[in-house]
Amino acid sequence: MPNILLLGGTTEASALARLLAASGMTAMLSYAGRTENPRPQPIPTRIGGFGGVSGLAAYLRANCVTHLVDATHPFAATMSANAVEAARIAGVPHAVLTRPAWEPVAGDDWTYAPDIAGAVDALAGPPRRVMLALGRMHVEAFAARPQHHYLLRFVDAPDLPPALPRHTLVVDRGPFSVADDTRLLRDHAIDLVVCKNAGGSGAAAKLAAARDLGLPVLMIERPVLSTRTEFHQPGEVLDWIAHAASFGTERGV
Ligand code: 3Y8
Ligand code: NAP
Repeated sequence: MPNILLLGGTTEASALARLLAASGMTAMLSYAGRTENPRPQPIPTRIGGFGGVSGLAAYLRANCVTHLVDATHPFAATMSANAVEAARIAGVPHAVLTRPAWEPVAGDDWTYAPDIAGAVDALAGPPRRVMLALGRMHVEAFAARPQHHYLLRFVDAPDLPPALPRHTLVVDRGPFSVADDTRLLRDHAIDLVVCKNAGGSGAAAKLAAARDLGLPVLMIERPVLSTRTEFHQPGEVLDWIAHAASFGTERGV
């Protein structure tokens, strides 16, 4: 019988969790514990790190996990690398549920940065009003560009004020709507949106809002990850689980 460990934290992971619950398969969704009130799930959840590759490999063995599905975020590079290595060590089939990178469409005005540091470099120059749609984890890096006024959006209220001299903080969790993000960009007179190429639907509203308002976007490219078995639709993962299970049965293991 399949026993799936789903590394969650994304819209796609939650969609897969719903399919797994409906299938009746044994499955566990794992959160890192980065937010105070993660979305409730229709399958059991666990919260917290595993303790690196060795901790995850030990978890896979101790819990007789038959399939590891990495449905974390394209920027969760450490977790994703650990998942590949731990699955190899534990001999557990591994697949990724992710979303294609966003591509610009007519009306988009995008420039690119290779990573967070590249985005900081790109913000040299006269003061602007910048929506920094990166969450909480990378805000400190932008203290190197204190001349701008930053609109920040966090999932949870921070314990300490963000270390940026000029900022407005909005506490909100997505998925976001185009109407709300358009209103947000207009109300704060934003003239540049900085974001990660997260892909998917949950964070895309700000791109459509920027396009509608004729605003430029500084798009941070995804970290390069190793070649993996990747799916873009939750239903494809269920097919993979069935095949991998039947494949195992054919081998009589
Ligand atoms: C803890 C679980 C679901 C999943 C919803 C998606 C969409 C809404 C949009 C913006 C961009 C950002 C951020 C974002 C979005 C979804 C998805 C997504 C971006 C939750 C969640 C967890 C996290 C962690 C959090 C990070 C932060 C990133 C905010 C839950 C709500 C900016 C990524 O305060 C912190 O430490 C937050 C950290 C990692 C990135 C960062 O660097 O700060 N996500 N987000 C997961 C865990 O503990 O394992 O609380 O329910 C999930 C979602 N956030 O099931 O509905 O699928 O991506 N999340 C980005 O895309 O750039 C916001 O404001 O426009
Ligand atoms: P990360 O930097 O790649 O991972 C750092 C460490 O956090 C991992 O080594 C692992 O700790 C722990 N971890 C990460 N995801 C985990 C999970 N799903 N379950 C258990 N432990 C986890 O990860 P991150 O970028 O901080 O992302 C953390 C969570 O937020 C993930 O669930 C991700 O899907 C979600 N998220 C991230 C972003 C983003 O922009 N990065 C956006 C949306 C959602 P150990 O080494 O101790 O095992």
